[in-house]
Amino acid sequence: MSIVPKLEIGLLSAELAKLAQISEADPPVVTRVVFGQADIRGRAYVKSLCTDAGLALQEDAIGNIFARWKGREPELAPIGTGSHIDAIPNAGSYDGTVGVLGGLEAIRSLQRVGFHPRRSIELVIFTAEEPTRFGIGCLGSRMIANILTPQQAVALRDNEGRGLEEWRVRAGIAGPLESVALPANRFHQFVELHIEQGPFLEQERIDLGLVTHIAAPASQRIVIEGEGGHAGGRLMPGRKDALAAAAELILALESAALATGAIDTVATVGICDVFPRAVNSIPSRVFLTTDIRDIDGTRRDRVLAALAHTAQTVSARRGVKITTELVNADPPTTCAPAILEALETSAVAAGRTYKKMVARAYHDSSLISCIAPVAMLFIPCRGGVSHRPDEYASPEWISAGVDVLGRTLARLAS
Ligand code: HGY
Ligand code: MN
Ligand code: MN
Repeated sequence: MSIVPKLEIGLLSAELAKLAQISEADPPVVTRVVFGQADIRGRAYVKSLCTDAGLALQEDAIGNIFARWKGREPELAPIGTGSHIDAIPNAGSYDGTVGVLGGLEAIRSLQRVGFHPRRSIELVIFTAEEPTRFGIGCLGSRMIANILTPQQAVALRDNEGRGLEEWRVRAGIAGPLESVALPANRFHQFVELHIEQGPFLEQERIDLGLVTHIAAPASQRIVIEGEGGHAGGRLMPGRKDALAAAAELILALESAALATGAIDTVATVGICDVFPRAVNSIPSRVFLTTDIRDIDGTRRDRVLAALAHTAQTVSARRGVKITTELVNADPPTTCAPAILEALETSAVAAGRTYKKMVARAYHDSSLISCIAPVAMLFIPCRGGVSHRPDEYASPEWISAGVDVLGRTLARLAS
C-alpha cells in the first residue's frame, strides 16, 4: 500500500509565516512563552486550522490540544503525531511548529487524495515543551506520561513566584490536572516531525533524519550563598565570594562533560543570576541552572555526580553554602524499530535520501515514549541554527518531511 500524499506547501508556508507573526516580540523574532498572550493567540490560530480540516478538537486540563481525524475503526488506539508551538525568547519560526503545522498538512495531504485511515490519526499540540516559564521542559507531555504529577505541577513557580494555577486560569484553561495523565494504550504509535537543530543533514546534503535515540536531559537549579561586602574594604583572606565559587562550579561542569570522552555528553550553565550585582559589592548570592545531556543515561549521571562532588569541596574550602535542586533527569529514548521501518519505507517510496541519527535536543516524543512506541523524523535547518530568529527550514526541506510523514502516517494507520 503506497499512498502518494498531495501536498500544498504554499499553504503550509503561509501558515508557518502567520504563526511566526504571533509573537511577544517584533518579527522576525519569535517569542511565545506558555500561557502568555502570544501562546494563547497561537493556540487559537492552530485550533482554527484543525477545525477547518474537519478534525475533532479536545483540550486537556494543562492545555494539551488533541485534533483527531476519525478513522474507519475509531475504537482502535490512534496514531499520534505533533509537537509544540511555544517558543523561548528570541527564537525562530520552525522549532516545534514544523511538527504541528507540518503534521496538520500531512493529514490534509492524505485527505486530498481520498485516503481514509483505519486507525484515527491524532495531531497533538503539547503545552510548554520549552522550560522558559516554569523551568522544566515538556510540561504537557510530562504530565501526559504521568512523570510530573498534578501535585508537582501546581508547585511550579515562574521567576516572579507566580504559580502554574494562576497562569493556567489566566489562559482560560481549566479542569482537574488528574485527568491529564493518559494510559499506556492511548496511542498505538507516535511520530514527531521536527527540525534537526544541528548541522549534519544540511552539511551532508541528506533530505531526512530518522531518529534512533533521543538524548537524556537533566537540569538543576543551584544556589550559592556566600558573604557580601564592600569590594574595597573587605580584604581577600576569608572572603566568601559566591560568584567566585560559582565560577569553579561552571568550569567543573564543563570539565566533567569533556572528561567522559564521548561526543554525546554535553553540559551548559544557561542562567547565572548574581546578587546584588553591583560593581563594587562582593556577590553574596548566585543562582545557576545546569543542562546536562547524553544518549547514555549512566554517563550523564556521572557528570551530575562529579558536579555534586565539586560542590562539596568548593563549599568546604570557600565557606559558602551550595544548595542543588534536581529539576529533572529523564532517561534516554530508544525509538521504535517498527516506526523507523515505516519511515524508511516511506522515504524510499518518496525518493528521499535519509540517514539514521541521534536527537541531541529533547522533544515531547521523549516523554510520550513512556506510554507509546515513538520515533522522530528530522528535516535540515540552515547552518544547524535553532533557538534564534535566523532559524530557517526551506519549503523544499519541509516538503520532504511532510511528504514522508504523510506516507508514514498512512502506513501506520492502515
Ligand atoms: O532544549 C531543548 O532541547 C528543546 O529545544 N526544548
Ligand atoms: Mn526548542
Ligand atoms: Mn522543539
